[in-house]
Amino acid sequence: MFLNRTTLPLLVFVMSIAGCGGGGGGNSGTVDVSSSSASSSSSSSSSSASSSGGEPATSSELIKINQTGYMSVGEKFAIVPAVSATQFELKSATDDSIVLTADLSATMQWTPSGDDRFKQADFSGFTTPGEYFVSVEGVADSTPFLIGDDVYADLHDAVLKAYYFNRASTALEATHAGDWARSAGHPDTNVWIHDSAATESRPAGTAISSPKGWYDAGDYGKYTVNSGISVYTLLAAYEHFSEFYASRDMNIPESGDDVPDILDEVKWNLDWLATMQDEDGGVYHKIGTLNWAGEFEMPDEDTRQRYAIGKGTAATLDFAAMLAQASRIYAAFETEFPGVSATWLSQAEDAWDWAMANPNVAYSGNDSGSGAYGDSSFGDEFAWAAAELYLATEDAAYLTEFNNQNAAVTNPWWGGVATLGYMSLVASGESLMESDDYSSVRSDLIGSADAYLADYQASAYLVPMVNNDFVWGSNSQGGNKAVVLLQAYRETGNAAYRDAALGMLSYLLGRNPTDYSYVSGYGHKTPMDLHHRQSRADGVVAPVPGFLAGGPHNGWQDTCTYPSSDNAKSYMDAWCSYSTNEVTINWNAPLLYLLAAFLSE
Ligand code: 9MR
Repeated sequence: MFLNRTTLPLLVFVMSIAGCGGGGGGNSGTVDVSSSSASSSSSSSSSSASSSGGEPATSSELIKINQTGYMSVGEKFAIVPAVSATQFELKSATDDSIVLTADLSATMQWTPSGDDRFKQADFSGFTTPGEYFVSVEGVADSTPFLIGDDVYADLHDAVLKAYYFNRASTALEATHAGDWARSAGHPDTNVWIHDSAATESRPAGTAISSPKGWYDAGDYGKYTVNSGISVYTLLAAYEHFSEFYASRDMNIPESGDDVPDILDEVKWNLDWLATMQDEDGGVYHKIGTLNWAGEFEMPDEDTRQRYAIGKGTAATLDFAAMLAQASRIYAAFETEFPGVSATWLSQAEDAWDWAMANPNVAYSGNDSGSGAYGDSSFGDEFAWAAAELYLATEDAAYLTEFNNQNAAVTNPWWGGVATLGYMSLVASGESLMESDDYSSVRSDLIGSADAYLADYQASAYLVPMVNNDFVWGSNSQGGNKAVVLLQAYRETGNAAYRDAALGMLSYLLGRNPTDYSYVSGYGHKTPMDLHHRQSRADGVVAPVPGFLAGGPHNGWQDTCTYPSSDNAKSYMDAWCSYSTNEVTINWNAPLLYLLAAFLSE
């Protein structure tokens, strides 16, 4: 019944245990509801499928697993409906032989998934590469999954390639884009300054050239603020795992040059960003149209006039931070990109000076054909920009400014970026800082990871997410917590942090209440109707692969009618669901970082 997709050797052993060791843990603080009468899905004693009467099983009746697979070492759990069985079996997908028998946990619940009752199947201690499935009496077997150290390789490449698929101002040739080849759209060589960004020297209607860059999401806008955390995270992935990226071939037009492909990809966006600076140093908030593109319009079909809209402190500081970080990293490629690193640094410093002189300019512009990304608190952007400028220039004034901001470490997101500064300083600043200053930054960052670790350990669903994380883009809320957890792992070597990050990854890839692997093209149940214009308009059934959907939350901020009001189940794979099923450059970024981290171990 199961295909054998691997020839890896299989070490068969049987253990009957209560907690088979390994990295997992994660049970403390969960709700044990085993004595409750409500564990109703448990009655069947059949070992085969699902609900009675031939109806397809609902997601709460299925065993949930990481559909892409598990690392050999580290936490490996399945979530099993609350059947009466007390044990589970891990079986080889090659020959159905039992390789592990172990106890299920007590019945549990998780607030974001409402009344769902389930048990955990912990096979963390089983580390032999191969293909397996989980079997429990009274419920359908899980789908088969892989265990191994390379299980995320293809997925990683697709998640990075998704940025290429969102490139503006260029055709995607079939040799790189396969079925998703398309014509060039949005040359952006004749972008007009919008009223909201006009100055005396560039009055409204002035034409500027602002080509390249990534489309933000399902729309065709290009946004400085949201580029911030996206560029940061991709460059951090490169910097932290540069050996892994040294020869990774992404099959993009630049592949084969002397620059790692990830840096070529990010440069596509940096080249655009560098055009977003006004003559006075301030930076435009976004490029957009005054009406949304039609839902069936490919990039080349959207020929509406594009505008540079808004100019403010957040965009200017995000720009300063990105270009300072990039100037430091691309300095190693002076031969390939002569003068670029120095130009970016000087642009970053000009932006900083503008922001110091204009420290409180909130975005205001036109949002009739593009998203807002409005932000009116700037301490976090000042802190991140100061940190990056300090690392790029070693000018102590920037470090003083970082310290003066006293910005809190919070879960990073597009509107809260202080933690990016902490992460950069911890990774690259030790030799440039007084030891007391460095220890304090490091312990603030690790303290934040400790809080997320506690969230993970308190979560019956084995994720560092709490109810408050279920907002528009919830999958990136969890993903960014996992990035912070990995900083603590890098610093301390404590595998508990790594397990919590692995738990988050497993959630994104299918071990969640909806049973969706939220990445297009990867898993047995993945989004098909992403809110991504190219995927809707291109005539190809499958959406562009490698994009992470925003994820569930019960804000219901669109026109869909949702099947559940429970936060973790309030998701729809439908075009109407732009608040749960859109994609963006900032949501893919933490996923990319996690995959790179695990692949480079
Ligand atoms: O990710 C953004 C989310 O935090 C906001 O709540 C939401 C509504 O303002 O907008 C999201 O960003 C969208 C952006 O404005 C336009 N491109 C698509 C983005 C993802 O939906």
